[in-house]
Amino acid sequence: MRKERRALNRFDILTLFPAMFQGPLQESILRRAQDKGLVTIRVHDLRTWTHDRHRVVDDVPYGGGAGMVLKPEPVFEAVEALRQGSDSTVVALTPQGLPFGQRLASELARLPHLILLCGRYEGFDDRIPQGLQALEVSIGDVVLSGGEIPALVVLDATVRLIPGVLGDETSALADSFATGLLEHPHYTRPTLFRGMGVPPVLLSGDHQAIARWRRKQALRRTRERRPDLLSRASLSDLDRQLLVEIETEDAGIGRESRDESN
Ligand code: JD8
Repeated sequence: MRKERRALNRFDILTLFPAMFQGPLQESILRRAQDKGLVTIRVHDLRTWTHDRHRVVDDVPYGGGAGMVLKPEPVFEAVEALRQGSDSTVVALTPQGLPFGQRLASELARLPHLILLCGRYEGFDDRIPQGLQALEVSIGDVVLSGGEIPALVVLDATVRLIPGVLGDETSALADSFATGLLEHPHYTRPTLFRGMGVPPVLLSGDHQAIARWRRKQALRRTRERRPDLLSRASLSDLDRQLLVEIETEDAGIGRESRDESN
């Protein structure tokens, strides 16, 4: 029997802008996870590992061109100071990285120690990810100014998967991308708001009808908004039946307006 890997409990973040983390780390889930002692998160200023008067961390690019590149020396010294042998995984946030998603989040959540490298300027001297055997990760096809916000995305997505971090009321497993479908719509009081009602089934008290309606709505929204997810989701016999109903109803639009109650 394979031994379970210990859940991730330590993060070290290397950045030129440590203040960017102070707000997010002190609120909500990230705050509670630390307060409960489930995780230790330390933020380090990369300039700590410089030795010159001006604490220089960047330099001009070889080959010329605009902008500056992060020097390898401070990053290597920092990682060597923080690394805990084979327990540590170095993750570099870069636009060239592996696309981050729920799959990668759950893999990272099983590791004991992550060192997150946040770049700035034009990015890292390429010997940094190479020489440190870093896992290069990108949070998506959008241009950001640095790796700090991507590191917070990885941190938030990963910490909430650590056992004990979420309360019983919210299961990480039930979350949208974990089930492979978008969520059904949610409603709360009042029943009538500015002329907009609540689907009557939700007020019926019929729990089986409610579950069926929610599943159907989840399938409908996923089909409309994220067909790419629907093609990869594992669907039950009931799901296929609900999808046939949805397709039949959609084919009828124009002849009659869609009945939202089913
Ligand atoms: C790290 C510097 C800015 C990148 C010139 C704009 C991740 N999904 C993502 N988008 N952007 C980043 C990211 C951007 C970064 C750095 C991550 C370090 N920049 C640079 C190259 C082009 N500027 C990212 N993860």
